[in-house]
Amino acid sequence: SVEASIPEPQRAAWTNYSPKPFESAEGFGKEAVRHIETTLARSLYNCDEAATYAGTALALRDRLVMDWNKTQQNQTFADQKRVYYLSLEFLMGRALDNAMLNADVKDMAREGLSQLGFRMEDIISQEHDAALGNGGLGRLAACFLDSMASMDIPAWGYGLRYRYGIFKQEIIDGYQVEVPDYWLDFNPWEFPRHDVSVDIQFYGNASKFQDETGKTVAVWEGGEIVNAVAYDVPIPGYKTATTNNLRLWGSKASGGEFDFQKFNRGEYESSVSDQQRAETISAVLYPNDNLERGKELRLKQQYFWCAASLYDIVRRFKKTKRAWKDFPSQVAIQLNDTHPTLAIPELQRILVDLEGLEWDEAWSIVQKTFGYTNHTVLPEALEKWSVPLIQHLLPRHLQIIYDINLNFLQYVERNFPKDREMLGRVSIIEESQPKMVRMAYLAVIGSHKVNGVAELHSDLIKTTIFKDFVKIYGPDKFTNVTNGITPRRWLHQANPRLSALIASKLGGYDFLKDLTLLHKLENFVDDKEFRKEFAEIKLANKERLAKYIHETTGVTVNPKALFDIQVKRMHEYKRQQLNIFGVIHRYLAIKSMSPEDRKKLAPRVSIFGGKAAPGYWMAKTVIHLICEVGRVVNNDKDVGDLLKVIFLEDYNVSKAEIICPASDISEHISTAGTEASGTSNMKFVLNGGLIIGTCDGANIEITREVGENNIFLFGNLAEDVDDLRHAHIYQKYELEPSLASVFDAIKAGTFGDAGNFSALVNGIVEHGDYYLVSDDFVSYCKTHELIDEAYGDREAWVTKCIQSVARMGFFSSDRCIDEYAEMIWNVEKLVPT
Ligand code: IMP
Ligand code: B1N
Repeated sequence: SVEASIPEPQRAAWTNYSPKPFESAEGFGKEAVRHIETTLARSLYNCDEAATYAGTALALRDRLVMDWNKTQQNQTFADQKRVYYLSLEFLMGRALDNAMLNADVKDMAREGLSQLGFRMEDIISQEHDAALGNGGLGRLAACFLDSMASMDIPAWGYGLRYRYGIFKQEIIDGYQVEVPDYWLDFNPWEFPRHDVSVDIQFYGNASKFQDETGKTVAVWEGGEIVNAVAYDVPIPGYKTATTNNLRLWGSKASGGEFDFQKFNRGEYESSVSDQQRAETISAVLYPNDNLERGKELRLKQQYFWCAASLYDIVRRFKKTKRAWKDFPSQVAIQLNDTHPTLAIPELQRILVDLEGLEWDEAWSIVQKTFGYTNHTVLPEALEKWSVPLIQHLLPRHLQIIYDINLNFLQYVERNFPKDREMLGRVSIIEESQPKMVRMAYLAVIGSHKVNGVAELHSDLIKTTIFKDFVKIYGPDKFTNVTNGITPRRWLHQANPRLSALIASKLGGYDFLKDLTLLHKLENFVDDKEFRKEFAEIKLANKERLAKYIHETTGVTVNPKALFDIQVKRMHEYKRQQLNIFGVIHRYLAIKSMSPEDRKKLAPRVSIFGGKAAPGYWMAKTVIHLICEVGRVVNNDKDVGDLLKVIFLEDYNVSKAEIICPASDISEHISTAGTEASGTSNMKFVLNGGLIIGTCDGANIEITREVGENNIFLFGNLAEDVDDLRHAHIYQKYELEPSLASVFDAIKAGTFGDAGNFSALVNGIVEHGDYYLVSDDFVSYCKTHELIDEAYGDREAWVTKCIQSVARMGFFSSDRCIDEYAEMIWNVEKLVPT
């Protein structure tokens, strides 16, 4: 070992002086106060909650760093395969609570804080969410980091250090307003590594010439250089010393702050603008979910991050002094959707142009190294970049992409000589005007495995977008890894009382490391005490949400009412419009009822939350309709407690932790075949809520696990969607009377100016109803009636909820990581000693 090379007295001194992790409330208090006084230069008299948060975070951070250093050192010496998870998004949320729970010191810290006069919950809520993502894709990356660390998998995340994460959403007069999210004011969880930096090239010219041996060599010269600096974030595992690393790249001008030569010549402005242009690359997260708009800056972000990450990975590999052919047995790189696909031609470029490998040898290494996860089949989300843009920004990479394509098409031609059409269909280059590079095809061709994120989705990609590639490579290249969630954050942290109840019945918290142990809860379905406590916890979580709703919206809701929640990004395919039309339907029904009939009705609270992409006008219209319906319904004396409609502002990870444990029903109602998986569906059920959903994404597997009696499915099937869409266009279509009366109410101005909503209504009535809202409306409303009925039998309801929780073991992200490790990465655990 390297340690043996250091003289014994030095080693002893180091060990002696090395900080020891605190082991009591007192120990914690000392560390926190030391940081508040010395690191922050604050004292007892000006120590507020923000400073206490900072002191607490720094005390915890010291612990993490010790384990982190050791883990990284172990991984280096163990010299085994590591996983690199490349994602443009990591939606981490808050770190402090998670760090305390994973290190199992939360109770200690709580006691220490209380001695200092602070409440744990107030301190935790001081932290700004790390919101470097849009939605499910970014949160999945965060859950995977938690699982990989908890399972002792040697793994690094690589991403971008955006100065602005996803915007904050304010609702002003019923409209979404976007506010920038500057989150780096105080971030104790990142460590700048100014010594780890790499210059990244853009633009310039690529040319080929023959060297003295007659070999063709490529050079890429000129252009512009931007510097990438590493910022490292420790990722602690649950009840293990393994602490992995998330490395985020920040951009800055190469050669320091600004160009001093220019500065000295008096060209201050252009020198500063160069600097600003460089910093722009990592300035802001693109706020689109399931949409790619082909902007040059986005492509720059992608290359900047891929090139820096690969440089780092290759540098680390070279330290091992192994032969290049060993690269795939030391390195597994997983591509989180096509956003990092440029890593494929970049690795090929490094191997061929910089390291001098033969093309075929390099390409075989590349293919063995990469795995690609597809997260969507929506055409507007499939990345395509124009050939002229890539030519301009990355001239050498375009050549490499063309060469990859040529080899691939020759292979296809040899193997499918009779199918001439196939060449055009599978070419990486789309012969459009301008020509486009199809990134998903490049990702498939450059990877050894391709996976979808739920069974239906993985089947769909094999029969639609990648159908020809299944013929070419055979079915084994394509596989499924159904998504999951980390039970640490989404059960233990978000719902500590339920977690404690489960632990009391199962004899400890082992289920947080093996979620399938939850099945033992079925033994307690009939246990009176357990059922009572389970129901009380749900009510308490609803009361917590009701309090939050009151504080943030001023609306009082009855915690005993049925809480019906849909929180996720606003998108037409997710169909919040179907939900709000259903709410209007319910409102109209209440209005037309006699007071006696109203008394028989079960009270409801319909809760919505989610951001719309700033340029997504239709999604913003739906937000506005929800707010307007809320304004009318919540102030209607005829309605009272029977119906409340809430739009929660600025849905994010920390709010999800309050919302997910508080549902009776949550809505996952995408048009069949559009939602690749969904992961909030899993969070709600794991926390003892039931689902209304379509046969889409992971809903189908949730049904298989919890049983058909414990989920409310409705609507058309994916296999019928094409025909239904066709019928809307080519056949005369009669609107269902119930939906027609909803539209009549909107058009009559019941919810404010009808003109605000005409495009929304017309999209369904006149323009083909692409998302099939009218086709599913009746069965949707019927199913909500079944829900009312089922909720009326509270004992049967509680049984359904408990059974569901007991059967959710499959949806742990630990299971996902096991599957990736086994099927795709071929990586072993490294258990700390
Ligand atoms: P890298 O592989 O050089 O990027 O190193 C990653 C991290 O592993 C470093 O920041 C160190 O914490 C740790 N590390 C790498 N090499 C050594 C070593 O030789 N001794 C101790 N720690 C190391
Ligand atoms: O990825 C999640 C899935 O659970 C969701 O069903 C899926 O919609 C989501 C381009 C995306 N797919 N594609 C994106 C995000 C940002 C962007 O710029 C596409 N997000 C998903 C996890 O598998």
